Amino acid sequence: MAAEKADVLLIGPPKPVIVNGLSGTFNLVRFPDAQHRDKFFADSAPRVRAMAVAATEERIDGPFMTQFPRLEILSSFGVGYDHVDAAWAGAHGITVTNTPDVLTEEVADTALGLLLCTVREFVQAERYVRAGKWPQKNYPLSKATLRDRTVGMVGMGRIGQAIARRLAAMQVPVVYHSRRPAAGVSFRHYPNLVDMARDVDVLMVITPGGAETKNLINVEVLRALGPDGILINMARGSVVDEPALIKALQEKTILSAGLDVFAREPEVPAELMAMDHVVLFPHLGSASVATREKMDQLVVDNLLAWAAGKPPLTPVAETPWPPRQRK
Ligand code: 8YV
Repeated sequence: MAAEKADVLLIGPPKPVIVNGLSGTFNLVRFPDAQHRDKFFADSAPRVRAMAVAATEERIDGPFMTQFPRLEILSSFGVGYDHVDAAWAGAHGITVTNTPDVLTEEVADTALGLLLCTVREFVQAERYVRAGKWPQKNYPLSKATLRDRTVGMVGMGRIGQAIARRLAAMQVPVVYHSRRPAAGVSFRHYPNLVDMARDVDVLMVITPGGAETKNLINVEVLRALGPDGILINMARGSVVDEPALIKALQEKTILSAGLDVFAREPEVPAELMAMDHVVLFPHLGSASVATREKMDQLVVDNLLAWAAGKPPLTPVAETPWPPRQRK
């Protein structure tokens, strides 16, 4: 008799690459909407051995995972996994995987796009053309230029390094802040973020979200960045103290900001919407069809490796392979 297919819970949208990739090997179970959850937790959750988490908006914490006594692996979409309590999972013998590498260059491209749009006001200039204003008057010269700016990277992981490589090729000086100097990186390292903010003209935030980096970009950092400073956030909304940023932009104690991420996506604070001197992207970092399909495929491949009794391809740091005994 053929071995029974393991139950895999799909949380998030049923994207074709994930559904097609998993349904041959597994019994795919969809996470029901709120009114059907009691029955689901009573009947189906006890059989679930793996999860494909296809969206980063769901919170997967200890109390949630406790409801799945046979859970062994959680394959999460996205390089960031601050929506998953991976430390809890690791302590309870559950492997967590994410989707690094396949999105690195795409996110770095977006970061450069957002930086250029913000520094040179390209989005505002495009709006100017569409509003039919050009025949009356040229669009004003941009207040800022990348030509006289040093970029201070907040975070120097894989994506940070891909951004820094691009900036170096564009002859833009780069320095960085991270808790420890990054191995093999020759840019100047600042152990202290406020010191770096004081010395640079742009902060490019590309560090993981979660409790450790919550409100890392605070009043003090923004003050140190100063009136010519520009903040670019490609990380998570939680890394920036959003009310402090809004105040700094309103009072012009910094020049501008380019934001790909927000504290409560997809909501964007009305104060930011009302400002013409900020550039707002709808969390576009990895958002091309090709890259998102590669990320979906990696969600699938981690689960297929597990089903074949092989090590997961991309386990996160908190859940090294092989897993500890479940507590
Ligand atoms: C995701 C991201 O696409 O990978 C990440 O951590 O932020 C993006 O690439 C995004 O989370 C989709 O919601």
